[in-house]
Amino acid sequence: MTRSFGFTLSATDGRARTGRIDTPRGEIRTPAFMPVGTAATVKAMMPENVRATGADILLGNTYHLMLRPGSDRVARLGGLHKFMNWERPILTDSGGFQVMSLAGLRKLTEEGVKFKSHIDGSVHNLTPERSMEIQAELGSDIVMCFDECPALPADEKRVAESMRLSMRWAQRSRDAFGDRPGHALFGIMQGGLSPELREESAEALRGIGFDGYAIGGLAVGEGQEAMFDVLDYAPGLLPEDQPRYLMGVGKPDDLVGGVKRGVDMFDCVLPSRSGRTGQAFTRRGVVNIKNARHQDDPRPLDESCDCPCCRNYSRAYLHHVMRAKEIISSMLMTWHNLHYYQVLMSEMREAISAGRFDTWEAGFHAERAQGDI
Ligand code: PRF
Ligand code: ZN
Repeated sequence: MTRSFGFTLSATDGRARTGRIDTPRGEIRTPAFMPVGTAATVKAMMPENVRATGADILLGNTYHLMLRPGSDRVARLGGLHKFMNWERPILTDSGGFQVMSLAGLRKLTEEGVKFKSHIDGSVHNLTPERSMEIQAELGSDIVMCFDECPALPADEKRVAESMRLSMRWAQRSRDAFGDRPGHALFGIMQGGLSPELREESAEALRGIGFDGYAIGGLAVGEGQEAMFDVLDYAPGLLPEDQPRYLMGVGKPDDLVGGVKRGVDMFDCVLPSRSGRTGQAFTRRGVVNIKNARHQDDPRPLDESCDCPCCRNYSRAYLHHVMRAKEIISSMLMTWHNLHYYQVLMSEMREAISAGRFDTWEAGFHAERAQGDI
């Protein structure tokens, strides 16, 4: 029998895992990196180009799409996949996190959050029930629970209260989501940097029961070391046989550290956003293409990269179009960065399958330590 949504592990190496998520819209190879397509586009990229980098799934945002163009409109136009011309899986974030970081005036209650749009100042309400409704209208394949994520540092009492609110919202999200074959609902663990609160959150989520589990509340100002301290135990609090998703992470070395500790999915604006500002990720670390040292350099960004940017354009050209703010600079830099991220994930999947993740990781760090050519 082919299950409409299911997770299959094919190999583990230490705590690192590789496998696949099957959905009616196609397979997601894990560990997976999801490019961010906030406003129904991965900025500067055509969907077929995003696919060509190796992406199996995109992330979309409830918050942005509810404000513009409106989820009811997207639904009338046939759903988000059709609207944006991406027929593969889409995961949507639930909105709470974006309200807290982007909206104007906001009011948080047991019921949900009332906020002012950052676009036109209009007033809106988001609740677990409304978030489930919007994500259903969008036609999202993987729906995220509505949660609240406190910025760190925050005192333990505030983090505890927020986590317990998120767990009550997780139950309301589960109830409102109902039974939608072929669509998955993921719970989101909170609890800041406290092992006790993380354990309490994981227990609450496992009790409710989800199709996958996210680790939220990290990469919010605590630093990599503190994040890795949490990741040393948090994935182990979640069911072994379901996908684990670390939200909003991260830099290449964050992804490697996350995979090593048992994370299966990631999303981050970093490769696309920093591409548009001139930062390229390469095997040898970060290159700022706006730097004057590139202006006469005929070599590609990364000699070992086979993306269209590196195959066809010099550092000198990229430097020029970036300085001149030409649109192609965003296109080429984003393509390279997303390609780099997908190659990284693919190498990790292969290393785990072959049982040589530690060796691969040592090589990853050694190459970066050499610095840019
Ligand atoms: N919750 C939700 N989305 C998120 C986060 C979270 O905690 C984070 C934290 N890094 C990023 N995106 N719903
Ligand atoms: Zn490249």
